[in-house]
Amino acid sequence: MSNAPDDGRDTSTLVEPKAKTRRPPLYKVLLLNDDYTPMEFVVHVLERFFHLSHAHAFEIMLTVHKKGVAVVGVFSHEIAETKVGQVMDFARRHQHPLQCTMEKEE
Ligand code: TYC
Repeated sequence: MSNAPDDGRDTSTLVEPKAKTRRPPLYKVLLLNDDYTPMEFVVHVLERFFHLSHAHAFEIMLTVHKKGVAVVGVFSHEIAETKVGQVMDFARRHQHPLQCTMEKEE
């Protein structure tokens, strides 16, 4: 069987190369160390905004304290931006210099 008309033109379907689907980029949310923010405050922030257990929050806080920085979580751009805003706002309102930033995951 053929789908070519009698005049010889070929009307068969053109198969386009498959377009690759790309996942949206993810963003790491980072917490930075400083000399003034109380350890308990940082643990509270991690429990409150990142829903970490007390033990996990304490562990991440200590990593930041010792190494200077740690990844708190990985999120979509919008969620990461929201988390950073919530942490920065909460720290400012309590007059702590705590810094939280985001970075594109490669
Ligand atoms: N270095 C702070 C202190 O000794 C504690 C601290 C931990 C601050 C983590 C910020 O992201 C931070 N009180």
